Amino acid sequence: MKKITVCRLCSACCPVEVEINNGELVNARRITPFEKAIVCPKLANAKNIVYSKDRVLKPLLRETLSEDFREVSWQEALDFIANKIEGIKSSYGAQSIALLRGMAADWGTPWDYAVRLMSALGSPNTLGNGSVCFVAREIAHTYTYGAITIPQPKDARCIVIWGKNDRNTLPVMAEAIIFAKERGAKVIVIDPVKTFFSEIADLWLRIKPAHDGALAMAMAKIIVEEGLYDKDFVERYCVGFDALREVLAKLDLGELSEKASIPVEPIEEVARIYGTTKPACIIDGNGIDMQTEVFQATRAICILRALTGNIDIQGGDFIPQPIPLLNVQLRDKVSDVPSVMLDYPHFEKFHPTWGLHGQSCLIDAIVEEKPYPVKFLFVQSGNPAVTMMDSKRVREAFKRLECLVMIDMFKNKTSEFAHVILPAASCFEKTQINRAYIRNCFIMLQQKVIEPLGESKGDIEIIFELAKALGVGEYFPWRTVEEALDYQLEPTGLTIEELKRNPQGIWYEKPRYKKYESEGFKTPSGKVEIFSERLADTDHDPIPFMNGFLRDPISFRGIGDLGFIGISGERVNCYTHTQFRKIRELRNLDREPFININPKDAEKLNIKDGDLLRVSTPRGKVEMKLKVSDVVKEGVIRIAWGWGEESDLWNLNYLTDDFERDPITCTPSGRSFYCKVEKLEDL
Ligand SMILES: Nc1nc2c(c(=O)[nH]1)N[C@H]1C(S)=C(S)[C@@H](COP(=O)(O)OP(=O)(O)OC[C@H]3O[C@@H](n4cnc5c(=O)[nH]c(N)nc54)[C@H](O)[C@@H]3O)O[C@H]1N2
Ligand SMILES: Nc1nc2c(c(=O)[nH]1)N[C@H]1C(S)=C(S)[C@@H](COP(=O)(O)OP(=O)(O)OC[C@H]3O[C@@H](n4cnc5c(=O)[nH]c(N)nc54)[C@H](O)[C@@H]3O)O[C@H]1N2
Ligand code: SF4
Ligand SMILES: [Mo]
Repeated sequence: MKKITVCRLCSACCPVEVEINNGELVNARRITPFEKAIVCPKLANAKNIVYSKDRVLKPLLRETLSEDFREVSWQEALDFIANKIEGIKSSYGAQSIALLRGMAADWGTPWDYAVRLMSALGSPNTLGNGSVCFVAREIAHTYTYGAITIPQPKDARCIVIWGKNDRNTLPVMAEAIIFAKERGAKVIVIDPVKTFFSEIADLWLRIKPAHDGALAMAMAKIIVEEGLYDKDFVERYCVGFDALREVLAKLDLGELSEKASIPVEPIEEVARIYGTTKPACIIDGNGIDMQTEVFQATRAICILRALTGNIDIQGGDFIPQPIPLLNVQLRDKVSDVPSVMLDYPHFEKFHPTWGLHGQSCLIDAIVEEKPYPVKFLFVQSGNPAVTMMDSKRVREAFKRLECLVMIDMFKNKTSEFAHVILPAASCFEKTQINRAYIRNCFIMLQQKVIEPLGESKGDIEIIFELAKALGVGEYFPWRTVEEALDYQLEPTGLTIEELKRNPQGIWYEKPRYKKYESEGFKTPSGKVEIFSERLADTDHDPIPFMNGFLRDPISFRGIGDLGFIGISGERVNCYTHTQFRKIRELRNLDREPFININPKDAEKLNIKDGDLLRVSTPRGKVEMKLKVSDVVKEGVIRIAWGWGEESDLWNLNYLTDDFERDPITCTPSGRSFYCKVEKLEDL
């Protein structure tokens, strides 16, 4: 039997067709509208992931971290949690309970119910890790034109790929880029690293890591001063253009080019192509995230879209038409309790059902007890002991907790700090609506195609069980998850049954372009805010970088001669972050982690392929083998990402900093840091 559902083995959320035999998943393949389909090795190994012998299939419990876990019944695990929570509530108050979400359970409906549980318990502290993922960029888009835009490369004549590597991370987008390129679209890549797309691009700007803001401002300057901007769009639909022109006039192109480490001529060439080829889209990505300037750099890129009038046109950057799901988060119930993200008010307010993704604040609250101590932590679908910046600090914080409860399919490094692990079902064993299918007008159900293995349960169901056990069951009146989802769907007139009858998805409404002509933009002024009053009112630059580039955005500047800029490694398509390295078939595709170094640097340091290197920063060290490669330029090394689950010596986040952050989005730099490189034999 074949069934259509959504794969959630990574955040790409691809539609897939799954083959089921006697109730078992035997095979799966992506469904794509493009002829040249990209094969996903993770999906090809879905069976090996789902039926892995390492799955946690019963609740695990231990009273103290020095004991081994023992298998217990759901009832015993839930009673243990309820008892702990009762104690925390009476000693510290409900706000000392927090829930930290990784991205694997999805940030659509499963996020809503996690927030609802925490609100019902009286805590505002449901945090995601979006400050290092796309949410920091999303705030910048939202502050500029009301929503994060969706690039439309298929119909574009010019595609700018800015810090994104969709060949490995979002196959359908990669297929669309290849489709457009074959039909003559110009492709421009902005990336410090050689990638699949930089190799096929018409132009590749090999930017200095973390200096995207300077490049975007240089492009804006050229587009404005050469009169390439869309005068009609700017005049009718933007505020702050004159102020921007003044800021740009004061910037020196030579200085900007030096900052970005790209000569002036190619910047001019790219600005002219982007400024004169319509429609054009900019695909911005995680290369800009995890930087301490992410907010203003992204704002500058958003302004480029506005200057060229490429917003909400076919082949440009589309303003999404979100599906009107009911807001079930109950955040009003805790609106008078300050969250641990107190110092980042823009984050809290930018969206009604989104936000609070400044995970670093959680660690502050545990360690410094500011604004109050956090003592109890749920970790749902995340591995923060490896994936958060400055792993040493994170682990020290986790040791101070009175209780940590994980909701996961597997044990991981974070389990070393856990008292309870609740067994989660895989994406094929549960029904939910993902964020990718809520934020725009096309809706598709991630429907259960096999029964949950062992005693595992879907993430939403686990939240329902917790609610009952923790005495807030009255807020969860639904008998089943599907009943709850139907309730959320009420404003749309759709039902889960209807979505099941149309597993290939439903257009809730057809995409409408240039919606701003009749509706304006969802900003306070109703226009594109090149100048943002909201930022001015809170002492942030209302125009990006209007007070200059205040500091080198790379961590650990000025601390001795560290020598190299370290950057975070490729997301290879056989793994998702720290996941799947124990799946033999996937491990065979990428066996061990490497540090990439440019051939000229290797020669200077007299090191060669296979040598064992130590990379260190003031925070810690990693040790990996060397692979000499021109994927990076001189002075930059790239350190493999996600391997910290296999060995502490391979944990990139032992190198990163979590103290210096973007002042609006709380983003530390996991991407770029100065570091020292030594050959181990020499030590
Ligand atoms: N296979 C796989 N797919 C995934 C994931 C996974 O772990 N594995 N993770 C998912 C998640 S949660 C996310 S957030 C997405 C992220 O997906 P992407 O946005 O594609 O992110 P990355 O591949 O990390 O980085 C994109 C590019 O940014 C470049 N880059 C690095 N530093 C800079 C810089 O300073 N400036 C610029 N301009 N570019 C830079 C990198 O060299 C890389 O080519 O992928 C999702 N999909
Ligand atoms: N230095 C550096 N740091 C980074 C990054 C980087 O590139 N460099 N990337 C950053 C980014 S963009 C992100 S999004 C984060 C990712 O950070 P995390 O979300 O912490 O990363 P994962 O390793 O994907 O951990 C996911 C966990 O969820 C479990 N899981 C999988 N599916 C399910 C499910 O359906 N339900 C439940 N309950 N559990 C499930 C997995 O077994 C795994 O333990 O890391 C960030 N940190
Ligand atoms: S890219 Fe991600 S969502 Fe798509 S099929 Fe592969 S693992 Fe699944
Ligand atoms: Mo992410």
